[in-house]
Amino acid sequence: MAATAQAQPNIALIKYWGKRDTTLNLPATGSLSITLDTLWTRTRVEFDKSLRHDELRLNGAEDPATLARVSACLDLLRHRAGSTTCARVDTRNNFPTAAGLASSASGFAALVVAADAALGLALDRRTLSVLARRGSGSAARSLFGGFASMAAGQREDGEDAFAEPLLDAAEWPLAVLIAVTSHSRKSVGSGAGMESSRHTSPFYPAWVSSAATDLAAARDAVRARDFAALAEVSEHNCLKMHAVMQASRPPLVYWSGATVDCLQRIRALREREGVEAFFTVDAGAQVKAVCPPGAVSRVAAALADIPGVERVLTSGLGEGARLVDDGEAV
Ligand code: 2P0
Repeated sequence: MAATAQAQPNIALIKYWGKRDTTLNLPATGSLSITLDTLWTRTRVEFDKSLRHDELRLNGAEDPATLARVSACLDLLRHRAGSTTCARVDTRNNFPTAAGLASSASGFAALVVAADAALGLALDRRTLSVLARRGSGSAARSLFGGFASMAAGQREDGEDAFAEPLLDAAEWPLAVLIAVTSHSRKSVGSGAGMESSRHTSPFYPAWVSSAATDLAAARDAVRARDFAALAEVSEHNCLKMHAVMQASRPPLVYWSGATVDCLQRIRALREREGVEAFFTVDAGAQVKAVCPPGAVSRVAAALADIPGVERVLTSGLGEGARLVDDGEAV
C-alpha cells in the first residue's frame, strides 16, 4: 500500500491561462510544454488503515495549506479503487517552491503515479493525465517527457482534456536555463489569477480565441524541429499571456525589473549575436531561456551577468512521471 514516484516540472511554451470550468479544473485553452530533467519532485504515498485523516509533508514540514487539494485528488483515485483508506504523503522538491517553477505540476503528477501504484490500480497514462489535471492543470503535462501537448477539450465531463506526448527528449534535446530573479512566493497564485483575468481582462476573449492557432503552429514547429518557428510562436504566446495578465483588474504584474532585462538580453542574443535562444515567463519573475545544448554556456553567462539575477539553473529535457525505488525516496 505504498509507492514512490518522481516527476519533473514542465515549462509551457504555449500557455494555459484560464479555465472553462473550475469544478473539474478544465482549461480554456490547449497548451504545449517541455518536461525538465534536473529538477524533480519525489513523492511517497502510503495508505494506512490506522490513519484518521490524510497527512502531507512537503520538504519535511507539515503543509496544511495544500492538504485539502491533495486529499481531493487522492479521493478520485480512492473512489476508483473502492477504498476509503487515508494516506501519508511525503513529498520533496529539489528546487524552490512557488516561485514560478511549477511545483504543482511535478507535485500532482508524482502524486497520481505513486497513489495509482500504491492502490494497485494500474491506470493508463491518459487517465492519470486527467486525474493529475484535476489536481493542477499543468500537472497533466508532466506525465510525459520531452514535448507534450495538452488539449483544452470540449466535453463537459473533461474526459478529453488530457496531455499527449509529441516528441521524446532524445528526439530534440533542447536545454532550458532558468534565471532566478526572486525567491519570494508570488503574490497572486495561478488559480486566482486566471479567474481574475477571465472576469476582468478585456484581452481575455482574444487570448482564448487565438490559442488554437498558436498551439497548431507550435506543434508543427516541434514536429519539424524548426527552432526559429518555435521561438517566434513561443515568445508571442508568452507576451500575449502577460498582456492579458497585466490588463486584469487589479493588474497581475509578475515581472521584476530583472525579468525585463533578461527578455531583452535573450532577444539581443538571437537577433544581433546569432545565438539560437528564446525566452518564456510564467506566473512569476523567473525567466526561462530555451536553446540548443551548444548555446548553453553563452546564454548562461549572458543571464548571470544581469543585475538582479540571483542564479541560473540549467536543465535538459527529461522523462515523464514514473515510479522509483522506495529507497530513492524523500
Ligand atoms: C502554464 N501556468 O501553462 C501556465 C503558464 C502559469 C502560467 O499552468 O489552477 O498551477 O492548478 O490548474 O497548473 C499554472 O497553473 O493552475 C500554469 P491550476 P496551474 O504552465
